[in-house]
Amino acid sequence: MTVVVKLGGSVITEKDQPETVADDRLAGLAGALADGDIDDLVVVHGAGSFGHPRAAAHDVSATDGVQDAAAIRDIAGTMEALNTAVVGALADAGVAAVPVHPASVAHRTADGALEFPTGAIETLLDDGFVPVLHGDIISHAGAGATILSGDEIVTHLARAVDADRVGLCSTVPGVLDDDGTVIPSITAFSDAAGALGGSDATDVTGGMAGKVRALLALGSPAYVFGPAGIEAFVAGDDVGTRING
Ligand code: IP8
Repeated sequence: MTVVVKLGGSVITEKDQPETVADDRLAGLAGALADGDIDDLVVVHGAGSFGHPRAAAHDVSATDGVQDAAAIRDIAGTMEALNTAVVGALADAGVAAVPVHPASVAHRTADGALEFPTGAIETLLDDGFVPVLHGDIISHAGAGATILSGDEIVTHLARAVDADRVGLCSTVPGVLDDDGTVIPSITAFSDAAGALGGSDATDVTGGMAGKVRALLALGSPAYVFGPAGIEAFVAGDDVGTRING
């Protein structure tokens, strides 16, 4: 069983406190991942109160690049610090976690396409390690460097490692309908269009609609769930919202 799971940045950091890890929540998630019986596990984490404020301060996004080396070091440095905390929490829980920094291996071509060789990640998995990646700032031909979100890494890696299951651990317990209740299953965008804004138009905010669309395009089932759902996800149960196109 090969599993790719993303720990949302808002879950593992205190979103209102700059560069503050949510130690207890992170330890709880790390413990659940350690207790799971997953042969091949890849962990990806988001930026939360580490990368996002710095990216905003330097006016850089997934499409708007930055040419200033100091800005790139600033954003990459804060994400390395968060990754060190996540790898440390996983290691403390007994997971064979090792850091993989996307900035060192991935780039975007001039048309924005992601090039992300995954040989190192597949080799780590084959040898029993748990690669831990994160949203990052990566070189972008002609634009300096742009942001690579953890969500984009998840969908890219899920295909590369042929994941059996994908999980997004978010602050919400699933994709919510208009009443705030969790939609248990989404097999087409229309299943959730009302709650996600009603149209299948391109999502520029990177919000839930964009996540759902990207996860529907995967071959493997994906789950969106809150921190309380991690044990069930790791156990292979249906949890939160199941997205399978
Ligand atoms: O939190 C963003 O990753 P995300 C990465 O997964 C940076 O969207 C550096 C802001």
